[in-house]
Amino acid sequence: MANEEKQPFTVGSKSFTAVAINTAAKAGEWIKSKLGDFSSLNIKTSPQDLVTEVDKGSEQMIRNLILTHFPHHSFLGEEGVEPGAAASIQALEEASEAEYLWIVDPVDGTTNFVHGFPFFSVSIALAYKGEVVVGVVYDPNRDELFVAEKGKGAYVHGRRMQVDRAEKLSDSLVATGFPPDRSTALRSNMKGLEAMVPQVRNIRSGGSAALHLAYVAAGRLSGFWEVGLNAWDMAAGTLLVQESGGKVTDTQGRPYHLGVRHVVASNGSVHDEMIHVLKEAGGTGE
Ligand code: 2AM
Ligand code: CA
Repeated sequence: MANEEKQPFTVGSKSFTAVAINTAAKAGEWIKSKLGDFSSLNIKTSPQDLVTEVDKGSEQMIRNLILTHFPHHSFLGEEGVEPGAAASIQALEEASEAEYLWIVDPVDGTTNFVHGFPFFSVSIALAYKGEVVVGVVYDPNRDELFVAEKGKGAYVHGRRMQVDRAEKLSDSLVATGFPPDRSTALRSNMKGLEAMVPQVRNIRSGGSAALHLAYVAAGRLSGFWEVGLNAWDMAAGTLLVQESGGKVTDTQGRPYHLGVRHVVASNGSVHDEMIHVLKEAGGTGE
């Protein structure tokens, strides 16, 4: 009995995935309700690197909900980490000891949110011993919830997702992004962009890495690459892509892991071509 009393209260019979879905949906609806209605806009590392009280409030809400269900789990969220690559890498290293680690981006696409451009998402992943086992990305603007469980497939609107069938880059719509690191990532992205544009059907840059990955999973894009991302931008989306039959590596073609910052995700068929173009152009970020 004495032992039992020491156990913290946990809510029973809720699966990890159900908690991730409910939490992402709740946070997403709240974020949407705040569109055009936030008061404090702060600049992080540069005028391109933004945070609002909505990012912070969303993360607080997500953290509280997850830790109510799983108080012994660890939590890595964007807003709990100092800005900049070095702090992100260190935070991930510290957190990687955890058996169960929730990796959360409370608003992926903050710049879009600030400008009222309706392309942002909530990204929630659960890693077990360093491997992502649950990934949920929620787009509150279109009410689309993308969900994947390791080994069980990926779904949107309850339908199984499948990557698209493009065999060649010339038949592919691909996406990229421009993180605010203007010194290294931007140079590399510009080289990659210049080389990629003539090779593909067209390029999009929506401003939410998590949603771009979800779109690769859903077959709406054949590929996505970006240099200079953090673990929370990608963790959930990478499982969506893998469980939809696609491929995720770093820009050199090495397998994805939580520490990857320069990513290529694709339907698999155009993967090598994308990496080849980036390598030839010096656009891998390395
Ligand atoms: P965010 O909106 O959560 O910050 C756009 O190119 C992508 O880059 C978005 O997913 C965006 O996520 C991410 N991003 C923005 N600032 C970043 C930073 N300082 N470091 C890494 N990624 C960042
Ligand atoms: Ca964010």
